[in-house]
Amino acid sequence: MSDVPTYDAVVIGAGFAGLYAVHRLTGMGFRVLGLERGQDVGGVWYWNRYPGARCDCESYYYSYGFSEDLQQDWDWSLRYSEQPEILGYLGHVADRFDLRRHFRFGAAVEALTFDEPARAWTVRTGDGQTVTARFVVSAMGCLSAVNWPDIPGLRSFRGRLLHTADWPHEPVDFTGRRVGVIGTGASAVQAIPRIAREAAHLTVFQRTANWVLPARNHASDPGFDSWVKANYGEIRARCAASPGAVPFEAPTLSALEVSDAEREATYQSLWDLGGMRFFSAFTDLFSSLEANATAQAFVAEQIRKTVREPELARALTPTDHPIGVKRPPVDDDYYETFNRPNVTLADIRRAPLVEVTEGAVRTADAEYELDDLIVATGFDAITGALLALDVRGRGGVSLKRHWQNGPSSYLGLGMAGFPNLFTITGPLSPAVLANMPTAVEQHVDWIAGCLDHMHREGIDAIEPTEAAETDWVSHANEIVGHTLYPQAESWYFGTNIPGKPRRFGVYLGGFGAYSERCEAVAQAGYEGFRFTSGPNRAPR
Ligand code: N01
Repeated sequence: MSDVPTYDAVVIGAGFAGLYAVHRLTGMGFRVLGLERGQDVGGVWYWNRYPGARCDCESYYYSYGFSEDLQQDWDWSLRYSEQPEILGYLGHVADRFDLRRHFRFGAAVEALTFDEPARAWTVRTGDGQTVTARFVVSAMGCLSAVNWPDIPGLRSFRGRLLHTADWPHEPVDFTGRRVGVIGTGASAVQAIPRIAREAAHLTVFQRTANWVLPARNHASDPGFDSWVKANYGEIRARCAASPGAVPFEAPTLSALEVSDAEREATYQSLWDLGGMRFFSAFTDLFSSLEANATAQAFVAEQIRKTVREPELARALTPTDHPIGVKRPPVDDDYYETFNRPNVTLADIRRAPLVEVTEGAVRTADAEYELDDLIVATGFDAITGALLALDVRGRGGVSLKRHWQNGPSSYLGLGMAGFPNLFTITGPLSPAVLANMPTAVEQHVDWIAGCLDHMHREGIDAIEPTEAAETDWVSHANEIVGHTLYPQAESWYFGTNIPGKPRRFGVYLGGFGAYSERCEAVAQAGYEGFRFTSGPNRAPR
């Protein structure tokens, strides 16, 4: 008998998705091993510890809904929680449901190999250990594979070189230092105002200006919190049914069918309210360039009003993409920060970054001497975490080959040729364009239902049919074609990673409609999937 430990399921990752998957599957009586490369739970909130790191969704719905006691007991201190509090919340969840004992920490998965005769996966970790499991659930997150840019000389920098997505666990003090930040995505936009308050000087290297929305963060309001707790059932139901898994009313009017004054008033009230709700102004902001242009004009005017130096305001105003189709950062005081005397914008679109030297960043027209260089260049999104592993499905076919033309899956849940491998918030699921914890719970619940069905029916293996996967990819791509998203290069398309095929990685059909589709698939006997049972039986 082999001494390789055997489990019913291996769950990779201990963030929102992995914790809930382990809780749900162990609750069903499965023997589950969680593997996590970090030393503790938290996932993205374990690694992204840069100053200002915070959630751009409001805490009361960016949280688990699976436990009534949990949601009644937990109190958030801010409208948008900061990283330490979210990490504390996930630690609390791990303690409360006794989840850590199912995990091995510091265990980075390196390879997944499907053993066809055994209909099980062999899972190898970087510490040289191997386990087998009937099922593997990837809970590695959509934004977890760190993207270090290929900038000449970057590694020769002698000061502190930091990446927002792999931040030190000790506090980093910028007092009196000359700091550079490369990038102006959501991470940089959160970090820049905080660092500017501390540093002697901050230089922001901007390749593409971003449309930034104000968060209007504030301390929790006890009255609102009591209302939330009394109405959580309805709030979660609204999230479950909405396109973005958020509890807000969908817009009903086109930006082009209201008067100028009405449009302006709508934008102003949502701007004052803060956050992504700005996009709930009108129905056609993501489908009509003309409608989108009205929102761009409104935000451009806010930038002009905020940034005192007109040339700087112009440089900070995007001109190359509609608002919203590249993930808009959310922060307070981002534009205001550029009025500070200790902040410089280096427009590296106009004067490109040439190289990093031992003590400076050199652009086509200047040299910026720095003590610290922060790289805020994001992630190899959506597929990056799984592609970093050596994943071999049936016939030894690699996932790299399966995804050679871009992200592909059926419902974002699995891939043909990779039986019993489930992806939570996988490629071509609504994932990153939906409120994550709600999306995670829906996926985990669906997977749990599927495993329960297989267990009761004595089924060994499940995988999507090639036809179902091909149809899903076509359907997802077709929807993208009806939107403005193709008008921006972004990590949604994978174009932030050199050589990555350009294909949209997210399902844009809306979270509510998507969940209904998943449910209908299950009700129809897991339509589009095929099952394998018993040692000698053919797939049915
Ligand atoms: O990364 P990004 P991020 N030289 O890819 C620039 C989520 N998130 O970490 O636009 C110079 O968005 C790049 O420039 P360009 C959120 O979904 C969530 O900020 O490619 N510059 C861009 O400005 C977000 O969208 C929260 O021209 C280079 C920046 O680096 C996602 O994570 C908080 C470069 C990268 O921006 C990723 O955000 C934070 C190079 N070689 C983040 N390469 C929450 O609220 C890249 N850039 C939960």
